[in-house]
Amino acid sequence: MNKNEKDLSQEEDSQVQKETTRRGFLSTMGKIAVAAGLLGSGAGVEALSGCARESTPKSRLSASTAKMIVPPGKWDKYYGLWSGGPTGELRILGLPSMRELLRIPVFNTNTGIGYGPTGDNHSAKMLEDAGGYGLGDVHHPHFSFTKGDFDGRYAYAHDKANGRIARIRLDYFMTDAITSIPNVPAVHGLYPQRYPKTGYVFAASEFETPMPNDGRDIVPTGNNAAQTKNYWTLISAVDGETMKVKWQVMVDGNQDNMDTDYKGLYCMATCYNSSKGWNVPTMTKPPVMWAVFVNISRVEAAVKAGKYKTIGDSPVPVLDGRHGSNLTTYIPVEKDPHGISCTPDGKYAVANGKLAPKVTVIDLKKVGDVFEGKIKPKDAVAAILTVGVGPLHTVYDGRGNGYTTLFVDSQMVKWNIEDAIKAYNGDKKVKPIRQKLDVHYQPGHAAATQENTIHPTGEWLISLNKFSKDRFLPVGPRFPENDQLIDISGKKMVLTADNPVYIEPHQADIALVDRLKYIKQIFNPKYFANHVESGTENVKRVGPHRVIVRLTGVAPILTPVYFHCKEGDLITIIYSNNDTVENLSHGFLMTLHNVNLNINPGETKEITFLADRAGVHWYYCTIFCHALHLEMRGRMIVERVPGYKSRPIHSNRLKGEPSWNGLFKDFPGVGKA
Ligand code: RUQ
Ligand code: CUA
Repeated sequence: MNKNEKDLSQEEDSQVQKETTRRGFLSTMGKIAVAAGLLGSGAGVEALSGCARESTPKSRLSASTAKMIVPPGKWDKYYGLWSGGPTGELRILGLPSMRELLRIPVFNTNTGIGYGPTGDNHSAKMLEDAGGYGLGDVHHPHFSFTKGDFDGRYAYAHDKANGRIARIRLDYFMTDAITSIPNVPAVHGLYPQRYPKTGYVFAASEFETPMPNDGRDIVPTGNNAAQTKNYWTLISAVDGETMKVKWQVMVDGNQDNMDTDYKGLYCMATCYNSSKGWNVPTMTKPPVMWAVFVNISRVEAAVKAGKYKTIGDSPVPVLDGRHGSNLTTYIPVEKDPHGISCTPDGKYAVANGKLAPKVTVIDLKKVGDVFEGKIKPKDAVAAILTVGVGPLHTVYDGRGNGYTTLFVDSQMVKWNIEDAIKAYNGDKKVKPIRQKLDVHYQPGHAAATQENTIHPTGEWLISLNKFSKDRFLPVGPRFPENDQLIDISGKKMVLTADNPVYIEPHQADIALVDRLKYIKQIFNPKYFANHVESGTENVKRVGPHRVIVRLTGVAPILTPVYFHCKEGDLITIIYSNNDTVENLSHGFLMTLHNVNLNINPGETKEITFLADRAGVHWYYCTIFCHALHLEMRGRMIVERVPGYKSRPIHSNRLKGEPSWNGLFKDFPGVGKA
């Protein structure tokens, strides 16, 4: 044993000791849930006491740790697509190193990439057209598919906050479309069609409302079921190419997570509030809820046959898929199912019980029989397996095993799918649970390498933990989350690394690097209709208060280095980066005007702002592009206009807002230390 190994093992021993107390909190949480009757049967209690600790063999730990290290200058084997939760962005990571490579602004403003109102007109307009919201809440980003594998064309992400879906093109890694989903306030589950390709992007709305939600159907009386009687949710299908909403299916209950099969027959969603409750007791009351399957070809036929209505002023066909419809089927699942995911062999969908310590394995072939009317919905259930407390999401290794996150138990449980089916059918000899691994802490989603494709690689698993507690240096009240890397290539899962991550990655897709095959690092200048050719830069007054400035940057020369205008002029900057060398981006920041462009090689960007203050204002490049980068700057010279009320320097742009110091005046430390 060398020194490092020894250190590691000592650390590990002391860690095991400490964890006994740390974990106290978790079992307390679980027991409270049991006491409240939320966990259903006694199986919850059994699972609570039955989680044996398992320490990682030292030799294995070092081997896995060595495997995750990507030496300086070397590349990762996988791209990770991470969601950014309420930051409204997506993130690109390299795996297994877990190094963050890029943040892609989607529903947010980003002043580094230059996206949104301070960044460029194009994205600002896109956000404006999509409702003008200043935020988004991204949970489920996914790569597009062709024939069941990632095809590298697009990524899609939803905004739970404002019911929108965005597309990110994966040649330039930029958001190129945002679609508002009509008739619903919030979409949560999102999944692209896997076969034959994407195709549709499906989105399930979570918050049930009256339809249309325009003030009618509001029951004025208190807390009773009459209130929500006329509330509904919809599963929407968006065309991933045109980004148009094609149809919506009205379903019972409120939907949570989504998935699609590997044959292009169905999309499916879990429902955690089948009785349309409005508070915790009423939402969690029914012992059995469901996974709803939507029969895609039947819906398409019904749309063609005109068997739909529309809601409010939306022209999108809405079909009735509530109980009794032949467009959907409702497969019973215990208890408040959360995640649902199809096995990479295409045979099963696994729904995770959340408030039941169980996963339900649904046979997709039998779902077909249910649609044919040959069997009852409950007969499509191939297995129910007790896995532990708080199962949320299951992913796969392609070797027949599922890995389920246990939120309350703070564990990852590995179990065998075929063995679970055998056990369910009465075979007492098989033990489907292969291993339980402690994770730190409270995992939500899991992600595994290529697991949601026909080519899972079964190498790495990420436990996306919602709490990190004591795992990292304290940084005030907002903790990072902890995405733990787990080696699943061997028989046993091996916890390999802790990775602090910024708020709040819900879910991730992990693709082999060759799947993202269209990546470009230099723009073709011809792509931009407003491209400014070097030598043609100019300043033009096009109206009484309207000036257009066409600029170019070729490191370290910015042209022009000054322009004149007048107070009250609306200025449009059109800036072409005419460097054609990869990795040579320029910035354009106009001091004191809330404007910063980021212009990549070959790219042209445009931004419009008001020159509302006489004086000399320097603009400068914000990206260290050259030894003479600091010299890459120029002046906007704004002439005084008699009678124009100039904005005073350093005035608060958000007039009437209390200042930060004003808000915190009762806390003497703030603003003084
Ligand atoms: S849901 S923690 Cu928003 Cu993805 Cu399961
Ligand atoms: Cu261009 Cu710095």
